[in-house]
Amino acid sequence: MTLATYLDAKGVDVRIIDMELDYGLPLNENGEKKLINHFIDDIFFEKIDWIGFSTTTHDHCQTSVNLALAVKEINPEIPIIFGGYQATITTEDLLKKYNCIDAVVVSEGERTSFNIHQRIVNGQSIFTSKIKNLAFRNNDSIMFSARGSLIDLAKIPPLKFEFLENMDKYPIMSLLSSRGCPFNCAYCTEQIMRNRYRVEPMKKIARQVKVMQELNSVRNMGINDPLFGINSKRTKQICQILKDANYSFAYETRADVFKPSMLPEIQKTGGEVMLLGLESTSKDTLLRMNKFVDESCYHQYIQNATKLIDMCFQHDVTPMLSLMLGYPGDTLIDLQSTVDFLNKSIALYSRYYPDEDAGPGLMICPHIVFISPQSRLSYQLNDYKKKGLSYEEGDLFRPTMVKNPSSKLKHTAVLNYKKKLLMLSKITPKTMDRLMRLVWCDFKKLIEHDPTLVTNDILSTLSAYQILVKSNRKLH
Ligand code: B12
Ligand code: SF4
Repeated sequence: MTLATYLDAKGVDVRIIDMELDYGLPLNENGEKKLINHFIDDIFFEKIDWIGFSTTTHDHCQTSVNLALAVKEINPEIPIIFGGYQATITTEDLLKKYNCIDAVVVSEGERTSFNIHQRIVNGQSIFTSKIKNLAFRNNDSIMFSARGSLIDLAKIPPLKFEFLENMDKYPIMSLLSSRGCPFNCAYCTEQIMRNRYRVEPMKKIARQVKVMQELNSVRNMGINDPLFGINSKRTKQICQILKDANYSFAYETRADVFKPSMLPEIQKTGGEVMLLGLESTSKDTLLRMNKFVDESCYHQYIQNATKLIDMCFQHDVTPMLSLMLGYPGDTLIDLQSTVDFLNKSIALYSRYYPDEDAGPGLMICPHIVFISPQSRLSYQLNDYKKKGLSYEEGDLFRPTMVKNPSSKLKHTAVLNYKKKLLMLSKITPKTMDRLMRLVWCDFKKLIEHDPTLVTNDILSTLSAYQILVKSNRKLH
């Protein structure tokens, strides 16, 4: 939407299609085919200069390739441009494998999109290093133009929500008050996308919230900054903006940068879920992750995380703890360190809320480790392999997944820990209620919109899920 807003401000005629929300959820094989046909019918008579596909994750990339193939079948002349995180970290492979993609925009795309557009409407070739942040085929090789500087966020107007064709279908709104992250965790791709942390002007955020309030009656929000709360002064200003807007929101942050003293104020303005990228509590693992470079920071990391979780319990905020289980190089001692930490948090929860259905709950979200292309971790694999690392190689649409993290830790043990940790979550009716507010689409509405896109199996799982949610029963 930021691209459309930017292009629109420059006088370009743009249309956004949000596949899942506009057409429905393709939850069976025919579903996807049907949606592709729907897309083609929809754009068939439009005068199109070029089509851009946004690929935030591997799943999006797969659907986008299928759509691109279908477009090229009806009109091979329409330039197809891919952009987003996934296309940025897999550029070369994408362009080598799929001729249906003419070029990939790496990193941020506002100015590059405009340059592409100008050249296309002026009849000039887009396969030129004159356009920054671009990759394209050149005979048998892939050419990358130079990276441009990152755009000043004040130069992008507040998002124009009018581009969303079905505003009433969005059960949650998204707010971004900053882009990028000053850290450089080994497994993360944020530094590849944008290597500088930048903030949105406060006036723009205020305007954004006002427009969202006017256009959509839902009051659920996800604050999508990679690191919300890193700057206390700004966080207070954002709280001021959100104070009377009446949103319930979730935000994501890191264990050592978020000041626990800010939590009560954020809670009062609607911050009810804190996604904490804890990942591990083992010093060795955190150092391997490059969470911090200096061992002395470890203490601060653990102390702050402990305090934050305590404050969440005291102030009725649901902490969602993201954990990476079986990071390359891990041993059982590393995993056990995290389990011990969590057991302490759970004991604390039970002291605050002896009644097990009471309170905000505690969500423990253990993940098996993905190795993202171009992350620092992806370049360290040979060293880890010497110490027993094994992994399942992914492809463009499926991430590479760690199996045995080291010769001292097997995949089966990691899976057992994952199961164990999942069972430790404290899920109360309030937790369920809050989780439901975070779901990005209203399954019921989408299924009603076109039930033929869904298999009976999935339909019954989803309706069981809805019933579960309605009756606020526990997940386990
Ligand atoms: C919202 C979000 C989601 C949503 C996606 C919603 C959607 N429809 O896009 C949901 C919740 C589904 C999601 C899921 C996951 N996500 Co996510 N998600 C995000 C998040 C928080 C915000 C993305 C965003 O809107 N950014 C803001 C915009 C302005 O930036 P942008 O997307 O980069 O867009 C710019 C450029 O990329 C470019 N661009 C983008 N599209 C296009 C298109 C064209 C044509 C052009 C020219 C340019 C261009 O220009 C834009 C403006 O400059 C990011 C973190 C972050 N803060 O960015 C993580 C992030 C993208 N997710 C991530 C991950 C790992 C996941 C999961 C794998 C997590 C998990 N373990 O399950 C899953 C994958 C699910 C799946 N099955 O595919 C990672 C990395 C992904 C990657 N491919 O490298 C990120 C970076 C978080 C992180 N730091 O780890 N996610
Ligand atoms: S994992 Fe989080 S803290 Fe680490 S670099 Fe990525 S966005 Fe920043």
